[in-house]
Amino acid sequence: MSSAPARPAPQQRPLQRQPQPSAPLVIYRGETADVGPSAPSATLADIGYGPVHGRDADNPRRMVIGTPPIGPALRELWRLPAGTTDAGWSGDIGYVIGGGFLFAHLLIPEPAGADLAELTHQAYARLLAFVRASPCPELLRMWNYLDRINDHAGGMERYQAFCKGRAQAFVDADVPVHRFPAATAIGSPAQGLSVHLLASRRQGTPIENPRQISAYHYPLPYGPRPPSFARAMCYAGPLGSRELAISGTASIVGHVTMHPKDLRRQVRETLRNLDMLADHARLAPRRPADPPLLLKVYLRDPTHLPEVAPAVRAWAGPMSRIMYLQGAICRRALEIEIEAHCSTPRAGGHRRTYDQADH
Ligand code: 3EB
Repeated sequence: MSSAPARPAPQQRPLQRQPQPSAPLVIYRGETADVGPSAPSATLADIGYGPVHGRDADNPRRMVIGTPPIGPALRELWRLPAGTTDAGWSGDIGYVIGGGFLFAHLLIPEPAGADLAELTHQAYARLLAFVRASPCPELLRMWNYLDRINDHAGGMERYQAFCKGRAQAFVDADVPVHRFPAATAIGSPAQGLSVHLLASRRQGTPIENPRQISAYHYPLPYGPRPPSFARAMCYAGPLGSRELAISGTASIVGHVTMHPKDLRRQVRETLRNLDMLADHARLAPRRPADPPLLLKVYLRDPTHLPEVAPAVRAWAGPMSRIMYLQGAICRRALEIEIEAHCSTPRAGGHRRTYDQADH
């Protein structure tokens, strides 16, 4: 990708010459689209976005994250080419295992007066123990949603309390910084602490952003314990596709918040960070026939959508799927955060898709 925030719209190639995704693990679909499995596919996760967090006791594949969609709702599906998945509950941890991957999730209600750091510590301790004991012990990607993320509690911000508990759980579980997963941590209007994750039988390759200090090396002013995540994770998907999961990315250079409260400049800085990460993962410069990106754009203020959407679309290209969600960014001065996923077919791989119109 170039470092210019807006690039000319890529030209469409004739349909038959477009490389087909060999097997994208992650797709975004219209919320109303028929999401029934199309043989021979299997669903690892079926994630919706709405006003409140939700789980379905009868279907551990299904969850709803309480970051409400701004505009049309999209649904996120993680799919496997075929075969069997095993799904169930281990106490309050929902899980689905199949194709060498694990989807697991946990929703913790937060009692009044509870210590968020301790709550997070215990939630993570249980999740990490579950993942470690599973056939898929390698963490790839985690998502965290908590309400009132910018409020103060116990002498620190709630996000910092969350980071403290999470960091302690990783220390307790002997997970070194270079094995941290890619992650998102966002404030949601919905109550409770929601954590979900993707893990694998095989290790992924974490990627850092040369424009940014690794989050796990952020200096003290940002909280007593730095955030425990990698900037991105590269891993092999089903049928040999190359999956790049980029963490929530914001207008941060080094460890400094750039352009406080300046939406337009924050969008540009965020896209530069995404460019740098994609570049570093050797997915740049992007070409017209490149696989589309899947983006989740979190906006603190939903009314910012019209100002943000054109720049993000120009950057991502017409084929990318972009989902806008209402969520508060962990630093008060940040208005926007973007996470991304890109699935690249195996070079020279067979043309193989689950069904039509995946993206
Ligand atoms: C940042 O770069 C922005 O604590 O898991 C982005 C992605 C952010 C993940 C996390 C935080 C997290 O520091 C915030």
